[in-house]
Amino acid sequence: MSTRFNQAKEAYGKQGIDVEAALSKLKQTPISIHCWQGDDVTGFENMGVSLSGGIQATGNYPGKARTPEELMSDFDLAIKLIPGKKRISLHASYAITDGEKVDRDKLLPKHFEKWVEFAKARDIGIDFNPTFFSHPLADDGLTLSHPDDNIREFWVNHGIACRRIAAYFAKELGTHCLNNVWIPDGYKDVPADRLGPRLRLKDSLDKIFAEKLDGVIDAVESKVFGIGVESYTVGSSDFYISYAASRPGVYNLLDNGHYHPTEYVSDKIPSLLAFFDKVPLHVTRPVRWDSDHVVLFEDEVKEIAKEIVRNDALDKVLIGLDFFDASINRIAAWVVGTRSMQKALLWALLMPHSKLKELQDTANFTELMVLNEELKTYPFGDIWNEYCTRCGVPSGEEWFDEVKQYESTVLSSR
Ligand code: RNT
Ligand code: ZN
Repeated sequence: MSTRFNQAKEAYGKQGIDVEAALSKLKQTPISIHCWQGDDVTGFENMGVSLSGGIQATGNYPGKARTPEELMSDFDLAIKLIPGKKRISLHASYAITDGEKVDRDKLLPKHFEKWVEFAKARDIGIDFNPTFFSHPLADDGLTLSHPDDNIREFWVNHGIACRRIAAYFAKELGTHCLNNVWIPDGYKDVPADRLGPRLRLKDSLDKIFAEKLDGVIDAVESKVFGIGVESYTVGSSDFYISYAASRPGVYNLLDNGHYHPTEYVSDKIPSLLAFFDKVPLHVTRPVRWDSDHVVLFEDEVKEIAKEIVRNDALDKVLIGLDFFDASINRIAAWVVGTRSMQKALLWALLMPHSKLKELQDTANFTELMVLNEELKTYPFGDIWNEYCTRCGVPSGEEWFDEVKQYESTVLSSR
């Protein structure tokens, strides 16, 4: 143990903070790392369609993963450099069908066997996402709210197939599987009917969620707009919160890139915690829009972490990541984003929350501000470094040497 760690521990100790307890909580808190940062949301279907649904990965950094083997190998390097407990979040478009063309409505657990092997060998859980975009039947930007019954049925069947795959993951891995539904549906211009598409979506979701499945945690993810879908989004926040509130076992996932810029997910977490026993998250970094930049250790992420920690909700809030930057080394993106989320959690775990709450409740707002500001210059880095060392991962920027090495030996030959 470094002297710096001991001194830091003492400094936090004076605020009544049990640093050892904080470290062990952090170590137990899983972060669900999204597979799609590894290949710019491409997947393995080779359908010749590009990324659709109003989301965009920009940049052309060399070395992107093109096969399951490459993606798994890249992910392996990333998790080697990330401390603590990890999960992987897959999209249906990452099915491994060994050359067989299997359409989305026909996907089966066997198309994810290799992922289960991968997860078992690393002792990590899997979360899942049906893929309602980048497909010929989603070309017009409509899926579960489609006015054409046949197309809508195709997507309902995809949703049903995915929940069964999620149940398979849960059973095989002995941990829950969060199955998150995000659809791109909406209109570029002023719609002539706003209610109709929402009623169709409601009906589609009811069909998808009808089957009772063990181990599956169902979620719906809203959004305010997408590229080419600026005027109207079928799955809005109001719609999904109402949907989840009226459907036991369905939860409202909060993606912090999916709201108006002056709204904060950190403020939404406690609102949902007042009504739901689970709050799934997609943590991302929106820059001027839902740009899905890599998560950094910055104010709103710290604020999100504070809401999780001080409300004793580390097991209620399911933390997942959702960003995809194709302009930088994709493995480094994974590592920076995940470590930043973990730093934010540690930051929150090292705060004297009861004391701060008491200052609020007794209207001591001056002292509250003073203490909050002083805490910002406490020796947080020394605790983080010790945590990384104990977890057997590099503590500082030296982790990037391994990524550079891998880039020159592996990525550069792709
Ligand atoms: C899109 C949503 C959604 C996707 C992933 C790929 O705006 O955030 O979660 O990013 O499913
Ligand atoms: Zn998301």
